[in-house]
Amino acid sequence: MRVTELAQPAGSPATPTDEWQTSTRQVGPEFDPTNPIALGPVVAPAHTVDGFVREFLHELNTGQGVTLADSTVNDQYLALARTVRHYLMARWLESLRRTHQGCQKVVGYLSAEYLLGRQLDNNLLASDLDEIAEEGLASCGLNLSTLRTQEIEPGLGNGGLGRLAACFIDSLATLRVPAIGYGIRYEYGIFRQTFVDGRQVEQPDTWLTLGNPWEFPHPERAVRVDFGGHVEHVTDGEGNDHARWVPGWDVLGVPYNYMVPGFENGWVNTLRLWTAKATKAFDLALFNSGDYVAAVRAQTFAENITKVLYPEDTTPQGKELRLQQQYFFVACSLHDYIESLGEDFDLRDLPDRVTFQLNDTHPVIAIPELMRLLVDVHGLDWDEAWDITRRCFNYTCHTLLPEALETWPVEVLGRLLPRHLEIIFKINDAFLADIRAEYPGDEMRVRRVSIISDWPERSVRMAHLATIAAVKVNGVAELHSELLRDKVLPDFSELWPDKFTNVTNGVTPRRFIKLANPDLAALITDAIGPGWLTDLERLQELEPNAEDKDFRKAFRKIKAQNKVRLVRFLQKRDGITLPEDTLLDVMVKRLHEYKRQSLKLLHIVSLYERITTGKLDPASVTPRTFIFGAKAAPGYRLAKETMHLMNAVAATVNADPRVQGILSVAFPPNYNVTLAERYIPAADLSEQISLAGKEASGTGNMKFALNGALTIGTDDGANVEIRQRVGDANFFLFGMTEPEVAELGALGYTPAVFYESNPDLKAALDLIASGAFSEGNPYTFEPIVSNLLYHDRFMALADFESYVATQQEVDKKYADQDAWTKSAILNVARCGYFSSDRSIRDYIDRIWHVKSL
Ligand code: 26V
Repeated sequence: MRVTELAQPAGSPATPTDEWQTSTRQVGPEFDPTNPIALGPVVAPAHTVDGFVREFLHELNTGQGVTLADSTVNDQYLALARTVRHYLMARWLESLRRTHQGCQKVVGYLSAEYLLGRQLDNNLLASDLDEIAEEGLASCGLNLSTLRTQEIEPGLGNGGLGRLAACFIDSLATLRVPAIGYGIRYEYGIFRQTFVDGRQVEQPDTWLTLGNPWEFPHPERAVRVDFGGHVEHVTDGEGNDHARWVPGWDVLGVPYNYMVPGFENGWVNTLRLWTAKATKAFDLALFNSGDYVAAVRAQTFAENITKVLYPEDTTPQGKELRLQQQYFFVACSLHDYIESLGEDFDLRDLPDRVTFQLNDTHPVIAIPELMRLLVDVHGLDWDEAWDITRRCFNYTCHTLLPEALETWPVEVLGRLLPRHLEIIFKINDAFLADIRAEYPGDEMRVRRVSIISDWPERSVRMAHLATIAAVKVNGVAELHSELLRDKVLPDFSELWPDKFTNVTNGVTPRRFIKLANPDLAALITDAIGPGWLTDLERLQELEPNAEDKDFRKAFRKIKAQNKVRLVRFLQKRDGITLPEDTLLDVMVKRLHEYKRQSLKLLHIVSLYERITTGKLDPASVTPRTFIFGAKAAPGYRLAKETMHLMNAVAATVNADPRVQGILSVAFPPNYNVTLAERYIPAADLSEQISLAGKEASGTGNMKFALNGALTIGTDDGANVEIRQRVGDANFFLFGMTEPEVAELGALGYTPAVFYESNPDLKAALDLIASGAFSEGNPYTFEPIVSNLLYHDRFMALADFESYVATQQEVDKKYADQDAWTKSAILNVARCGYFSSDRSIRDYIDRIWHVKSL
């Protein structure tokens, strides 16, 4: 049968006999039904357009129960996704079999967040099906790009930390490292952001309502997780103490498996996300007595645990439900991994079979949980259990802000996890005894390093617990790792200098170059040949092309096309009208004071003020379009006020004919991974303007540079390493260095000094304060103005002058398109280091010591 016979344009009746074709399924050569871990009779459909179409139609018919003619876009999307799944299935099973069979040491990545982005495109790319799918669907009268947009991205993370986890599991699979990502399947991910009168209004993220074709639920493998209650102690005949936890309540954790395919390498790892279910559907006695509401209350309570992602990304609220989430997923995951080793496994060998990476402090409760399993459940003695535990964990710190280092009140932790609190105390007692032995009489030191802090309330410092138990502790960029060692955890680094290391973050070039910017990817392949997507340092070979006029022209053309595409997309999506060919200046990241969106705003307001008052000749200004993207934690007042001001400035500037064609500002709502994939390839200028010492790494900075945007940035996080690589001539550095920040902080930062001494700054702030962006109301943005003038911990005004001066350098350079393009190409050529493949190799060499298969 020819493919064309199958093709039925949507809307016209399909011939049922044509559609009821089954895919080719044969018994694989390795199939041995008596071998329990043999690869089953699963063979991928033929890797041809014909094979693809058969499978797709089969899925429409048997999976969705519709004919092509009757199918909705959602039916088509689901069938397409399942088709792609089939292609990956044999490889997935084979990868699992090989991991299991070889008794390999596995990486268990423990993360409460995975900000995955859309799955369809990535999985099509990984399985080398993109062209086949496009052609196959076209032969059915369907358009791949339409089906693509049907997918709601799984927003199971807040920002950088969650997106990094997603890049890392992509690289682990691409490097064929046996790994499992463990996390939480939130029913509602990061909220959908809307603006009402310029203010953020949060809507629930209902990502699961139309069905999720990428997940494989396994309710039969549910794990029971206990909470609350009390602990009993008995002493045996030999005088040994035995603890028995008598829990107060429990829930079930149901695993949902996701495929994590490597890039065109036949390897597929697993991401296992847990959902909470009530252990009993309802209380039958209550139900029978007629109180239906009370009968299901327990169920609602249990299932709340994985209901929603906490949208705070820097300031932990210390909410009990959050601790429930953390313990829930960690307990499920440890149980799951240990069970997979089989009943006969000797747990003393555990460190040879797994290394758990703690992605920040969120999963640190795994440490006392493993101790509990080893001692209370498996009967090992304490010292042996501690020795094992200390060899199973590593800890990555993702922040330097002291308020983001998680602590739990002893009272809360003890109520929810009484046995774990006992274990933590015991770990702490032994540790402090060692400290006292090492530093006799130094009680100040003992207090500083203790896991338990006494002020402002008695609480457990999760970062200390992690540092004590971990083999390695790492920061996420060189500067950050240095500050972590010397300023955040100095006593620990003095104690264990070798424990501390750095692994600079990276990003996956599959999603952030190949998928996001296919034209640039094609140009690169033309220039240096294939293979660079998995060997990103090869981008160096592009360097000579910076001097090639034709290459520059092609490069510029791609950037211009990406801009046009973005502008049209935003017009259609949000009704925003933007010029197509100005310098595109993009600042996208979570909204936080330390990231200093307000500094960016001051720059825009200052340009606007100077042009409209005649201080600045509009002809001397490079026309620019400013794009913002940001979500703020719903309870973060000042961040929300800042977004309000961003929208207000956008409205005023865009409506003012005096700056028309010179300044445009847009703040499209609901910034997410999908939007990032549109902005990054189009940007000319990447804004990375945090106060030095505050942004641990940043990863957006890497994505922009790899797509040929130049960075304007402070000497912070991974900016430092980007600048080292691309060179000063290809990077716009401004602002104080971290030591300068520390010095100014020690002297006492007085914002008024900067306000009074810089007339442009004064005029910009005064303009905001005058009500120019709030219909004359001077009170609307007063909290922002007074924060910047009196309280700002992040010293925005101190860096204003240097920022504005450096922005003038940007204008100058952009006027020379040849020079700009050369620098842009050099940014691409010199940033291969920032592939997450390199980060994972560094983790393997410095921390995990696992083998790639
Ligand atoms: C801590 C906590 C504590 C519990 C409550 C919720 C919460 C949320 C976030 C944090 C710490 C901040 C984590 C984070 O997103 N850090 C970012 O990690 C990126 C990947 O390493 C890095 O590029 C960013 O610079 C860093 O801000």
